[in-house]
Amino acid sequence: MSTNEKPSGLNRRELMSTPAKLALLAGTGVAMGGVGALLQPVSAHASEGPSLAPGELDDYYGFWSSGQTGELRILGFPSMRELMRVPVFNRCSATGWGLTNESLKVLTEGLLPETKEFLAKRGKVTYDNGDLHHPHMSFTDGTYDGRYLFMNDKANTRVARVRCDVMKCDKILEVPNAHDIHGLRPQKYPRTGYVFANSEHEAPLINDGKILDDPSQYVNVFTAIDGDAMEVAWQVLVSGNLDNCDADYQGKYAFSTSYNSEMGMNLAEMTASELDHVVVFNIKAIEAGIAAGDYQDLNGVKVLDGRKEAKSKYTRYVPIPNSPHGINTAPDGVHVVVAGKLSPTCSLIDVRKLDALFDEDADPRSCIVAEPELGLGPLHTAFDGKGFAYTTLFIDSQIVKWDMAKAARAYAGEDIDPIVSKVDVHYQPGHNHTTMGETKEADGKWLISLNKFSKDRFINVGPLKPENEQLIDISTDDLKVVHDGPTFAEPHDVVLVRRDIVNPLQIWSRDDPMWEDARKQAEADGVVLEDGAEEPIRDGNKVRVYMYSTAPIFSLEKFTVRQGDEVTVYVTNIDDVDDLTHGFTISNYGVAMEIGPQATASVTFVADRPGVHWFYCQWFCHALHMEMRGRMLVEPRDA
Ligand code: CUK
Ligand code: CUA
Repeated sequence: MSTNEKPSGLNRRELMSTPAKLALLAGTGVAMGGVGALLQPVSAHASEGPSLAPGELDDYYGFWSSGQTGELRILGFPSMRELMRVPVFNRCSATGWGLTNESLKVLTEGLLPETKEFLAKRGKVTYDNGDLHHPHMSFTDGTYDGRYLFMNDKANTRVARVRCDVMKCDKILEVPNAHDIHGLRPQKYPRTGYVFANSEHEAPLINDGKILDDPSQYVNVFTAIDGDAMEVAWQVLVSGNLDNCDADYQGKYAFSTSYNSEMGMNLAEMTASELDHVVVFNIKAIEAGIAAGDYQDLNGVKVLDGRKEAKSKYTRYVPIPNSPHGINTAPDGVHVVVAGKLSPTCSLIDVRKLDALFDEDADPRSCIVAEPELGLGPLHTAFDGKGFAYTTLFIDSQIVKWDMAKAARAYAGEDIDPIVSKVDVHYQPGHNHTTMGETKEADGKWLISLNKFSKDRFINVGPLKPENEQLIDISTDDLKVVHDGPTFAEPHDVVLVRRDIVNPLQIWSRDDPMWEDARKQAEADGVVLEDGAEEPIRDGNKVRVYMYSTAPIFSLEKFTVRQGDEVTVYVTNIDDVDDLTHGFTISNYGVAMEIGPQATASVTFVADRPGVHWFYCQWFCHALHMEMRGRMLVEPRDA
């Protein structure tokens, strides 16, 4: 989230009705730590950081988002060593993501027809950018199952899936009727199942350019995606915008925060109400509504009406102070923490009280069992599985550890303080996450705080600074920051998954569906991919070149095409040795791709530059790697 903009054109006094609003909206960047009396000494134990000796392995996989960089990152945790980058919505010079036919299929097949048309007019087949905020692993029975990671693209309204067996993206879906997918969480129980995705920005239902200033005609949608088929299962129309979401451990409800229940169109309007809301989605009622035909078809999607005024059996609106942001279900399976953002409070929902919300005259806040005041700018909450919650305080630049049971007792009237301790972070944290913390197997060992600002923390690299992600030992009450981890723009969220749950392959299986199209084309051409072909196969002005690679050679040392030919090169890496990746780059043709052991990759380009062009392996693979090269001759058209 960005809370660092100047509220231009606004009467500031209108915005200053609470201290939190004042601090948040008038903020000029970095609040220099908190001033609470409960501060723990910071960095006193920095030398006790989690050092792994060379060759030692981490206990957890960290799957990091990268915000506007558009990729997924894999870090070893707790060492926080970056292990891999998985291109998703972005382009990747190393692997050819966005250049190869295999990646272009993933990047284009899920786009809506009108998007394809829009892009084609700009000479493009897909978007070049993405804004990946929320990576989450698939669940079975309340814990991670190591099958998939799902993630959103806020910039271009997409949801992507990464296969955990090869750590490559295999599906990207553009969500119709939505405007900017932001909050995303998988169903936890009985399995994923659904992937729930929030549309962040409200828009006219029929968005054809005829409506601008009539907010009564603006709606927003909540989307359930079938995570196996990667298709939209259903959508629900809602009132207000949608920010973050989560699901319960019972398979009955999903819930989303809304910071703009006002349906405001500018900052003053969006922050006007002291109370916004959480929308509760009744999954069984929605499925029954679909079965009963209580929906409209909108761009091929079954859309139910769950707007506030409709008072449907599909949704309930729980009033929450003020512009709530993060929403996180606790590993106890019962509690859900909603962070107030502009309110210094978190609201604790008890999911056992949600059934009663759907009774006719229920008090919409009857599911709230605590509302502790924690500090300024609460954004996201993580859990240790021992009854404690850890909430980021953006404005205070702190993490606050608090006791959920004590908070409930205080709400019931007891004179008791739920806050256990606070620790300074550097600076202004957004998300935080604990090891296995969003599963029923939360283990309470480590917390990571994803801080939006790092100024003065590292040697200066110019006006653009890294983020700073801090590792905190939560095995004792005395929270200790033990490591600073700078990162490039801009991880929002992370999941920390026990190592035994994730079991990727060492080398590709030759049967992998990733190059299904290449396999079919080779069959049609009478070629076996692993054998390559000695001569290019010509089909009008389309030319297909098949080769294999085995260190340190390509099976073809040269091939000839004609200027203007549309050339497709298929390279199959027949090496079956761990870590023996080859590459294929053609100089001055803008062509490069990665070919992992036992993989096939292909790239298509128009050979419009005559002459000799060397192709070479760009992945250092052998003592004779530099010699792993060959020539493409492009004969001039008039020859
Ligand atoms: S949002 Cu970025 S700090 Cu997109 Cu999960 Cu809260
Ligand atoms: Cu193959 Cu370098």
